[in-house]
Amino acid sequence: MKSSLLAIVATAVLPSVSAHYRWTSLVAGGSITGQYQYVRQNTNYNSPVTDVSSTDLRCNVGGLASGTATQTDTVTAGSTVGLALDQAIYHPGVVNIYMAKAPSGTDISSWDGSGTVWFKVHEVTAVTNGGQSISWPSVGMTQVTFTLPESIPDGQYFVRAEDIALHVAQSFGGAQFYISCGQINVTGGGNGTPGPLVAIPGVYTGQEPGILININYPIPANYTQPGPAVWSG
Ligand SMILES: *[C@@H]1O[C@H](CO)[C@@H](O)[C@H](O)[C@H]1NC(C)=O
Ligand SMILES: *[C@@H]1O[C@H](CO)[C@@H](O)[C@H](O)[C@H]1NC(C)=O
Ligand SMILES: [Cu+2]
Repeated sequence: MKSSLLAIVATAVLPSVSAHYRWTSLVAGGSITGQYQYVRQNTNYNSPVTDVSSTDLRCNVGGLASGTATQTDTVTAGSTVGLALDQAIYHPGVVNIYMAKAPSGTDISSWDGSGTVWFKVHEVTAVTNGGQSISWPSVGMTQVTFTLPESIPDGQYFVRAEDIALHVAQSFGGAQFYISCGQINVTGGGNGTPGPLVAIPGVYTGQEPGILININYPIPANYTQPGPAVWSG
C-alpha cells in the first residue's frame, strides 16, 4: 500500500521526461521575460493539441483559464516581440504567429479570444526544392520574433505562437499543434486595419495541404503554409 501510494505521488509530481517543447516566455524589448509571466500557462504538460475544432486550439489546454494569473506587458508599436520556448523546436514543421485584440473595455487577462478576431503577423514556412528536398527552418529555433507593425491600433492583444509539427501528419488528425498565448498592451500605434480575420478554432479544417501531408514520401515539391496571409501593416 505504502509503496504504491508513493508511486502515485511520484507520478503526479515528476514532469514527464519526454516533455515537449513549450512556448513559455514573451520576448519584448530584446529580452526573454519570465516563464509564464506574460504567457498563459497550460495544464497538459504540452501534449500537443490535435483536434483543430477544439477551443484548446486557441491558447492550449488550460490557456483560457490562466489569464488572470498572467501579467500583460506594455510594448511599443514598431518594436520586436515574439515568444520563446523552453527548449529548441525539434519536430519538422512550421510556425505561425497570430494576434487578436481584446474588445475595448475588456481586459486581455479575462478575455477568451472568441470570434472572428485573429490575424496572422508572422510565419516560418518550409523550404522546398521541386521535390528533391524539403527543409524546416523552424527546427532548432528557441524563439520566434517579428516586428509589430507601426500602424497596429493601441490596445490589449494576444500574441499566439503555433508550431505545427508534421512528422506524423500523413493521416487526418496527425498534425500536432504546440501553442501558447502571450498578453501584450500596445502603445504608440496607429490606425491600421489588421486582417484578414479568422476564428480559432475555425481557421483550419485539418484537410489543408500543409496540415494533412506526408512530408517523407514522395518529398513534397511545394508547401502551402496553413492559415491566412500575413498582415504586415
Ligand atoms: C497600457 O498602456 C497604457 C499607456 O501606457 C496604460 O495607460 C495602461 O494602463 C496599460 N494597460 C495595461 C493593461 O497594461
Ligand atoms: C502544391 O501545389 C499544388 C498545385 O498548386 C497543390 O495542389 C498542392 O496542394 C500543393 N502541395 C502542398 C503540400 O502544399
Ligand atoms: Cu513529439
